[in-house]
Amino acid sequence: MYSLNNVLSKGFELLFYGYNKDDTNTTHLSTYSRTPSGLIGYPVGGAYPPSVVATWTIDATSVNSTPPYLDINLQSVGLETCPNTDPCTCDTLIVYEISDKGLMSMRERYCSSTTNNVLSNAPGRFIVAFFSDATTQSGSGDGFQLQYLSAADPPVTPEPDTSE
Ligand SMILES: [Ca+2]
Repeated sequence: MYSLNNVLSKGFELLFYGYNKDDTNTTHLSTYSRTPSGLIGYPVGGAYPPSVVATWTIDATSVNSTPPYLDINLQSVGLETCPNTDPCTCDTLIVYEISDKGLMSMRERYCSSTTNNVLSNAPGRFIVAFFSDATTQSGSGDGFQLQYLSAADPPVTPEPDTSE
């Protein structure tokens, strides 16, 4: 077991209670990658099924180096047309960023279809989460494809002051 300052790291325990009318039918997918660039897409051809929770966790940082900046290009997002006033109550795709201090925040949320939306200078760690609800609506439910790679125009960080 890992120890830091004589305090054992015991992980965590999370308890939650809720109600889901079809929890036994929900498909869970989870992917983790450390590659510095790549393609993420779902599904592979065709339309996505109902009741899916899928996440992709990317950690393009490496030990003892500052996190790189990435450009995330949402080449296509095809979500079914939600009949509700708030389209985010149906299917959705969310991109979360994770800061170098480990804090997660939502960068962008897609609740309808779009193309070529670039999220510039995202940190080297991010999570893509796709949720489809229990019903199949009309519209182009062909999912999404994104590409991530080193940022084309990363922010400039000042050189450390070495003058004494
Ligand atoms: Ca749906």
